[in-house]
Amino acid sequence: MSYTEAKERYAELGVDTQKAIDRLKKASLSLHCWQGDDVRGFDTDPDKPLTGGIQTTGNYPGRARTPEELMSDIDEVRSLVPGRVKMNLHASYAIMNESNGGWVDRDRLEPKHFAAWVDFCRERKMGCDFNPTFFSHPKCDPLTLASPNKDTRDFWIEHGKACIRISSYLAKELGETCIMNIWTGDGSKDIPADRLTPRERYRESIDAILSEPYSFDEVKPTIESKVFGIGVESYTVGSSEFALSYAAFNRDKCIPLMDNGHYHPTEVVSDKIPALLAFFPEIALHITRPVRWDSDHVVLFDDETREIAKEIVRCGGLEGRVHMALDYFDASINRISAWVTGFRNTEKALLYALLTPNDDLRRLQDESRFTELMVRQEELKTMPFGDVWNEYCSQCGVPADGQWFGEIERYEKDVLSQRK
Ligand code: RNT
Ligand code: ZN
Repeated sequence: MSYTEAKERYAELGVDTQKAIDRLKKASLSLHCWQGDDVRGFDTDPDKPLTGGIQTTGNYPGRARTPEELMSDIDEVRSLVPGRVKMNLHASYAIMNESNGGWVDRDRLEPKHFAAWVDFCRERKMGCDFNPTFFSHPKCDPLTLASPNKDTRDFWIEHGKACIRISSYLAKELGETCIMNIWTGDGSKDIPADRLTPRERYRESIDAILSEPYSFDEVKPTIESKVFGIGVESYTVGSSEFALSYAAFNRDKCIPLMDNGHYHPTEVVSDKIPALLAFFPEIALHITRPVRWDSDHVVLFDDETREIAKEIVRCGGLEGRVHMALDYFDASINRISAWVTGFRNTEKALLYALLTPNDDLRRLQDESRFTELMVRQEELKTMPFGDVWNEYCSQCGVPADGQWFGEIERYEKDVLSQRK
């Protein structure tokens, strides 16, 4: 079927495909730099283990080893994904060299260590989100902000404050709000003897970080919760209740962030989005695919991703209430393809949600016409969605489905396979 016919089919349902496309073109989706190098970063030994309860598996050849390689890979991704890309950096991706004063530890990071990233983003008209890096570092004892040791906490608080200054710099330079996400893997492998005091210390450490001055329009700190991590199975300091309560009690300073890999397997973030939006003006998301646990597989066009997208769209998320970022890392397949597949699938799910006659369906629900609601919802699944998706890609100047994998193979042959 051609786009013209698809457009007519949707029009019969009262859905304007061009309006849907235009709405999606304006929404930004944050691209996580850490898919490109298996979350290694540039500020410490790249062969050190990843800590904090997160893990990458696989050793597919061609990971980016330098800022230049990572930037080149990100450009390759950008050429293959539709929509507005916003960059998402971790503090560990600081660029430190002779010309900007050499190496400093994370508590001493400055905006200048991200000047090259600002140039990169500005040339490409992208905003940038940011993350302090509270893992994979000798100062994890193994805890960070919740550590019983004051020296450790102070080091990481200083890191957090430095990151607020860097986030303000990114927002000012790029003219777009910077979402600054606070996540630590603090917790314990086995049954703890005290679950309260570490949480009180964590709360106080976040208070200390957020005492650094910033404008809430420019920098939006987010608090990400988690259920458990590898090696910290029994207790997570920054649990869901902790993070939500922190954000609720500090509404003028931060917002909650939900990562859909951070809940028990039968819990769904799609349902949590409107629950939080009934109270918080804005929330943030990490979009990932948990396979049985927080495995951070590449995002697919699957049921829960579509359901999350529906809630984002129906709740006004695209118009600023929901800040969307990708968060996964697969080292077992071509990393560029992993990035592109997950980005395209998230955009796809959003477009699919935008092509839903939401007002009509809501009316059926309110009028208790549940038989018809089920039938209408089911029939939407076989609408000619692929034609509208390909039209969206074409209007964004990127390849349609079926047209981009050859370019991945070319880049692998010419660029990635040369990285020995
Ligand atoms: C870990 C969290 C966190 C990280 C990134 C690298 O479980 O999801 O968001 O994945 O900060
Ligand atoms: Zn996350």
